[in-house]
Amino acid sequence: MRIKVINPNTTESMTWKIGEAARAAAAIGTKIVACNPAGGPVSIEGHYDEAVSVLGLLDEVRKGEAEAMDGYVVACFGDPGLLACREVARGPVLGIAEAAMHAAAFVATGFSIVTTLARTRVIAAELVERYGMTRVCRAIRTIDLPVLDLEREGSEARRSVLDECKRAVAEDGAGAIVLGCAGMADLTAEVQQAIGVPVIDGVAAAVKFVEALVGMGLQTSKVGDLAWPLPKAYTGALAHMAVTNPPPCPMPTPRGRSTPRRSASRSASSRPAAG
Ligand code: 2AL
Repeated sequence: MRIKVINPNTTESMTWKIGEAARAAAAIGTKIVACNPAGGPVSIEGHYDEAVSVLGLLDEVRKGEAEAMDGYVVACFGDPGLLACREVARGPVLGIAEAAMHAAAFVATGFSIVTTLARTRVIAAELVERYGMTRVCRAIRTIDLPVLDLEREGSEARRSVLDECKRAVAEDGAGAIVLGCAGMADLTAEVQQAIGVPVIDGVAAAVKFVEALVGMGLQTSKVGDLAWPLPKAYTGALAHMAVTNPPPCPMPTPRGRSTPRRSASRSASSRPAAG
């Protein structure tokens, strides 16, 4: 199985870190291809950054389709352009916020999110609502430091993440922590060890969920709003974004759900007694 993990910002040290976290989570036999767009914001810290990053992100998904990728991870906590990515992909596309919140809800009745700048709080809050997590999300906490501060070894940002996670457990009654930035992926084990509750990095969670979905023979529905974009002209500098030749997309046979096979002994014992 090949999963393309796309960091929608253009900071290569972060892409490398995300790739390492994805590989550490992946099963033997899963190949992780980590990448970032050639152009766009170096970090994503607001609505404008998100909107601009989505063009490069979509390019990477469309290249991935030409490379027959089995699935995708959008490795930014705002899950930018997630539904648009699904429109241009056959396989599953998971965002790290969506994956992390679902994983957290599986292992705790309440979680807190610890993210970066305070101005990104509203983005996380909207995602909590969109994913139906309002009852489970206890709080959204911020370290109020820029994303790229996480890239510096020994930075205040890295210490602040740990401190904020400790406060979340003590003050919010959170049974789990969702790390609210892909740049925090390498802190997961250390923070979990220090605070003694499950700490969820969305990159790892999304990789495992994509593996599970592909393993079940599931792909993105091509009926309704996630069908291929309608063929039409795009003009000017964005002419290349037009989707002119949507490929046919037959549903695969669900793995493990083909005609049930019965062993001879089971079918004999379950057969009603004669007479
Ligand atoms: C992010 C993220 O995960 N990557 C990025 O550039 N910005 N999100 C965040 N809230 O800090």
